[in-house]
Amino acid sequence: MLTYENLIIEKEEGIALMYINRPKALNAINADVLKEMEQAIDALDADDEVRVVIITGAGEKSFVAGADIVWMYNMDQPGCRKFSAYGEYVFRKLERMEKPVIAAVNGFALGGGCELAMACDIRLASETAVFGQPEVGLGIIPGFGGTQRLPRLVGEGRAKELTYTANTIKADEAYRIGLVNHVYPADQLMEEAKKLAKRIIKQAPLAVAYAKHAISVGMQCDLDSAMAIEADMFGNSCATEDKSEGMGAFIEKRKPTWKNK
Ligand code: DAK
Repeated sequence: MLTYENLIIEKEEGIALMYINRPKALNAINADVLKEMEQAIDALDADDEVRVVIITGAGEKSFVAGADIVWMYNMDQPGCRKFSAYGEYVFRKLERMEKPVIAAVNGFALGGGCELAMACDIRLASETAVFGQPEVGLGIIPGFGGTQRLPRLVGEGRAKELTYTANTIKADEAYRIGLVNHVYPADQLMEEAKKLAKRIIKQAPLAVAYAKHAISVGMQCDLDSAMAIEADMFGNSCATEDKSEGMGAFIEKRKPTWKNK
């Protein structure tokens, strides 16, 4: 079992909860956090007990308040380049996990925090959540995929307005523009995230993984290539024992028991 200084990992009933845990710095991300996230992503993806991952921030106030400004302040150009590339790599690894990842955004999701949430499959927010890409106010630009994922999620015009102005938006506005799927009172956020995870866990695991691949990879392609990916993933799902189990259970009017094969 790996131990972490900047993360808390808890597991319950097929769900892994990953808390980014630097509450004194509002969970700001530095190289140590990224390194531990990389290790945790590998460990959780390889862990057969885990079906869905939920990422949230430790403490009451913040999901992740961005990349660590104090740490970035002393970084030279090659260091910034390396940090950005490493962050992009870790967030991409997160995005490519076979298992679905839910961001439970419990407060500030600024800069790298908003980028972390966007690298997850589904975003849920508490009513207290605040989103934004305030980097241009610090003399930099988003460096963990924000310039690419934000326009894909909310459209180019909205992404440019948010990024150029460094404005922050509250949860209701994030919901209105499609940045988050649902907003809940703060004390219900984790329960709702777990409910969503449990609903996913009831489905055939490989089918969920193939659907994730088809959507995530297909979104990066032209429609014809994306349709070909869907056909491949559909074919893969039809080669599983769970396809016989799922359809057999329907015909026999019983609940399926998934084999994950
Ligand atoms: N980094 C480091 N420390 C942070 C921090 C951050 N991003 N955000 C907050 N903190 C620390 C504060 O310094 C303070 O520490 P102490 O003074 O107590 O030691 C503590 O957390 C509590 O914060 P506040 O006292 O400021 O709390 P408030 O409630 O008054 O304000 C706030 C909360 C979130 C509005 C405020 O803290 C704030 O504006 N924080 C900065 C938010 C921000 O600008 N985030 C974007 C960071 S830039 C790249 C790679 C990555 C990125 C860009 C480029 N490359 C290498 C190219 C990504 C960049 C970013 O994410």
